[in-house]
Amino acid sequence: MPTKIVVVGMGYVGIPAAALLADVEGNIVTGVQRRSKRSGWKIDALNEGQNPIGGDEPGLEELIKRTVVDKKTFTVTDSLDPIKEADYILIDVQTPTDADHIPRYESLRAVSADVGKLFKEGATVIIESTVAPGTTNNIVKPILEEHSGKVAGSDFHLVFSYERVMVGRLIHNIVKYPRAVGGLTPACTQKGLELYKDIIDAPLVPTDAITAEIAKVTENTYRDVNIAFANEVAMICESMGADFHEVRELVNNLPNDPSNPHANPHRNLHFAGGGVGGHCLPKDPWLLKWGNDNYGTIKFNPKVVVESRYINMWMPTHMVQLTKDALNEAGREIKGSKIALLGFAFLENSDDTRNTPSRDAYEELQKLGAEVMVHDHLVRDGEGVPLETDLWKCLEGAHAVIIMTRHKPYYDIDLAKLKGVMETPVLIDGRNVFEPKVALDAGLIFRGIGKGRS
Ligand code: SAJ
Repeated sequence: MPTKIVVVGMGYVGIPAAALLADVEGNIVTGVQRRSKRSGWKIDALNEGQNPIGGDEPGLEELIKRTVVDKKTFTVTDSLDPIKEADYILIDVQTPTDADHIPRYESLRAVSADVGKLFKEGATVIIESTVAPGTTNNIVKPILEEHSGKVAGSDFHLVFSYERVMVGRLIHNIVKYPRAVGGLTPACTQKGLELYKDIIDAPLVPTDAITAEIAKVTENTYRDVNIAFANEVAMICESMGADFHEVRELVNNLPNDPSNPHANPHRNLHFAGGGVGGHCLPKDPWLLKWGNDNYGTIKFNPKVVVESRYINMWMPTHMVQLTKDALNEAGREIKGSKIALLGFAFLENSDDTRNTPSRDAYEELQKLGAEVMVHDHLVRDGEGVPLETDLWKCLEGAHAVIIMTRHKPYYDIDLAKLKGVMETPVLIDGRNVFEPKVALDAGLIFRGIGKGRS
């Protein structure tokens, strides 16, 4: 008897998960995707065996072809009917936070209600989307029970098991990264382990839902806090005339003695920079806080988490401060200056602009009366921010150049040539692309994150 699996939400998480599960002997997988303006087209693309996810995703195209076209074990629909017969229902929908850092659960709530109305006795529901701790037990579980009249843990199983996908490594990360499987009860966890054991070639870690939820958002909050710490040390370096990157090398060369790691733990000072973007880091610390605020029994403000977030959110403003300071040295104000802002993607050599710090810097400079030209050769749509793909056209006649993203072409800029084409030779480096001495020798007025005046 084949195992019937439904995956709700054909996005970065749902598509690779569905294709991997459909490649397992005995599984039949149906992807459910509503025909929204933004994503409805994926239904037809997938049913033709095409991969709707842009960029290079090793293994995904052939996996979709093999399961959709050859094996016919993976189909996609906008109908909810397949939920009725499903043994497993995976919920892989978007769970964004809003401007007030509150999670927006409209999709999660709606899908949970749809599933509750339709699923059968004994089905296993698995939440794979990133949620605030407490969401599975306090939001999803009541909705499923209310719409089905069934009891979680006895009439059906409920699990939280998060993904760790990264753009460019969707299949790799699902298959190769250890996986927490957090059931409402041990029996629920067991159902989750039975599903994942066939697609994951890494340790499966049984746990409970709340532990798994906290672990997921903590994994990203940890990185955000570490970046904030690096940014704070960088500010001290700027203030005291040291180079953060030299400090970082010295700190991180503390050896980690494998024979006695606890006595002499390694250090991993992260990179300071012009800000923190992406889909995960700007969101997950707020989910961690919101979860405790709403479902925790000990009410307190997690200052390390919150202040770290505010430090990272402030870094684009510091980039603008550095620009103002450098332009003043050149006898100019930001107002009326032509500024070239290099890099709109939030991450180097990527076209991903989710929560990009470049947008914050752009908007702040605009407000101060600058004429800002943004360069990015990889991003197709600046979503309201006009983008220039010709780098030297962007640099020509600029009063200041700001490096926000360390795209590869910026390392090759000839600084002497740059000085020759600029109105005033001002370079602000947010990503440690250039050494201060090299810039100063080329006759530029230079500032950089973590670069104390040299
Ligand atoms: N950044 C710094 N300093 C650093 C590292 C990053 O300023 O030392 C900035 C980057 O410029 C970027 C932002 O932080 O603007 C996020 O960078 P990221 O490397 O964390 O990239 P993401 O957002 O794609 O993070 C993902 C996360 N993976 C998952 O959520 C499954 C994150 O947990 C991973 O650690 C990260 O990929 C990774 O290591 O590639």
